[in-house]
Amino acid sequence: MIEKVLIANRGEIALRIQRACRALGIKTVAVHSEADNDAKYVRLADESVCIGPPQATLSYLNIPAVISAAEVTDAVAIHPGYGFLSENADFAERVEQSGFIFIGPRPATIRLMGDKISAIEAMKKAGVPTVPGSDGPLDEDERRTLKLAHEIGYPVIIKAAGGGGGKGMRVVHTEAALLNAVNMTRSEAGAAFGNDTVYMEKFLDNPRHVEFQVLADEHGNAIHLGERDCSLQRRHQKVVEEAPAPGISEKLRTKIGERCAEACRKIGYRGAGTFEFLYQDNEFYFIEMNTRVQVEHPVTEMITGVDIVREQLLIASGEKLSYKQRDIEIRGHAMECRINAEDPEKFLPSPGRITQYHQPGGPGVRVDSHIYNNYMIPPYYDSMIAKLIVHGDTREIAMARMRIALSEMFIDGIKTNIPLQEKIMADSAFQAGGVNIHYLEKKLGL
Ligand code: MV4
Repeated sequence: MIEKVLIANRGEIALRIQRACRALGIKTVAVHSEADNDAKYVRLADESVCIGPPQATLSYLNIPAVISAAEVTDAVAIHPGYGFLSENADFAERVEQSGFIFIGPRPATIRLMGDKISAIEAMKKAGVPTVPGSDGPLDEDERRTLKLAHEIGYPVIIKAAGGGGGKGMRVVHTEAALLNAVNMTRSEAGAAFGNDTVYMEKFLDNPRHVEFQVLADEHGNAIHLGERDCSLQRRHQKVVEEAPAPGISEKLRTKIGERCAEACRKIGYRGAGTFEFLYQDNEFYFIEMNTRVQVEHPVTEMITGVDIVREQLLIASGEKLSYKQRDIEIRGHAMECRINAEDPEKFLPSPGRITQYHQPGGPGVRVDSHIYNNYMIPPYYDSMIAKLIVHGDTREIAMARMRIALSEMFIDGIKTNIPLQEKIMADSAFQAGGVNIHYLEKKLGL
């Protein structure tokens, strides 16, 4: 077993990883910026190293600083969490070249999934259903591009191979608009990602965002933990996630989940991963794969009982998965509300001091957060300060628990999106289940 892990992240996920390490008897090293000197997870870690000034580019994204911290503390492995360096293949490679274990997939796998075209190609080849599209990059041949769009049928979407998560995309409704849209997306992608490769897909107009969680070890074992519905989002930021996805049959879950697990075996995937799908008219269409632990992993933990971060640590230690597919049972329903330090109407970040905090509790309630009374939220990072997660035997029970938990959760001194989350929980279409990716923005009148 790995003896000491350096946690290359901050906030709630740094604390979450630290807890998983502690449960396995693994020592922890926290790295932090000058803005996070007083952070709870820094105080609780066995050791801590300040790696730079507040700006993330100078600290949490500073690869030599992170690796040096691992060297001076004799850490064995590095857990990147989510965001920051978590899906940076060059970082993973340098971690391994420096003699440390990267807690995640092989660098080549991260690189493969980072290029959306190669990710789709690999998954299609491995039997995962994909969106009808160009099956590769668009070339300079304009007649070919026009023909392709005609065959796929309008509307189509042009996406950047180096994009993902909503950056570098353009929807095209008519042939007249196509070539200009391709050129615009190409030049924006070149400037933003240093890669002007673009591809084309059929545009799905009212899909849901449903993703499958997988775990794979280095011994050829891979399982899926079912799916999450993350359709409630605003400007590509998820707001509420739940598991299982409303209305997905056991049969369809098993079919798609097995395809994902089999794809992991075929490509030699290692660690935790997420297959992102668009789901429309009872069909799943793969769009991207995430090679990190995700913010919303707790809803899957709540319905399966599997500790995903613990499994990441065991896999990185070279152990076999603790579960076979037949051990995985979906029990009840879980929901997560992301609690952000932001104005609930204008969505502007609201950093500052938390003068009073009351944490909700009760049966089936989990709070993943690093905040405490008198905690100063720094202005330099993401505004998410807590995740409120509930579980119940049914979706209705989980939602009722969420409403009560939100009413108990009291954070003073800053603005939060708790009022927005209360509005969502009171919404009848949300209560019915299965709203699509456009629902929240429409409801908010955006
Ligand atoms: C799409 C799509 C419709 N059709 N692809 C946005 C984020 C990136 N991961 C992929 N995205 C989309 N790809 C096809 N072929 C609609 C979106 C999309 C979206 C997807 C998931 C969650 C929220 C979204 C919001 C707007 C658009």
